[in-house]
Amino acid sequence: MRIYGDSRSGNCLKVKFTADHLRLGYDWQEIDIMTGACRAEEFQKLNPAGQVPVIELDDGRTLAQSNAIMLYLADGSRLIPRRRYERAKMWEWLFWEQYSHEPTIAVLRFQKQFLKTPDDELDPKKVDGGRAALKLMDDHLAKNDYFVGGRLSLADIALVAYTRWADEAGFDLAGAPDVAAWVARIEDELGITG
Ligand SMILES: N[C@@H](CCC(=O)N[C@@H](CS)C(=O)NCC(=O)O)C(=O)O
Repeated sequence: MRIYGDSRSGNCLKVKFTADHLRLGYDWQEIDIMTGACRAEEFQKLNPAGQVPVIELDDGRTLAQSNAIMLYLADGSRLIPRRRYERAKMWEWLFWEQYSHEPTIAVLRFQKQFLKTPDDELDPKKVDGGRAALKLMDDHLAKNDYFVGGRLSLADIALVAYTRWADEAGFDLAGAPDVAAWVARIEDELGITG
């Protein structure tokens, strides 16, 4: 399998973290999102949406969307709860991550760190949304060590990817101590360094 990704992207690293945790073999193909490489005609044969991450299986089939890729890689593993309700709770967090977390925290980080957008030009609704997302996570983690089922699941991997960089998006995790403690635990469990 080949993973096409930019290693500065949380969406791409989610896929890497999952593959590494499950000890799946892969070639990592670095794609620089800032050069327009994923908009090139050749790349769009892999993903017509022109985005990373994408995986290419040994038989040539491809799959895009970080959470879909994680679900594919982790199918049948301990990263996906076996019980129907817990599995659905994991999906609940995955959908929330893509609708409420990534579009605020990841986008603000991209604007600040990559586009160098000045703070006074950032969308205040995104700042409020990011703060609300961290508060919601903190409330959950005050009572739970993990997002679902008392153990590591894809919900933790999806959410840790950008939460660990919340400071780069302008959010101080000192205000969300249970999130900060969870990030440290998940990084440790996944062996994430740097
Ligand atoms: N919902 C998608 C988002 C993918 C995405 O936003 N990819 C970004 C990198 S994080 C990208 O490829 N940007 C380059 C571009 O859009 O040209 C996922 O979860 O995979």
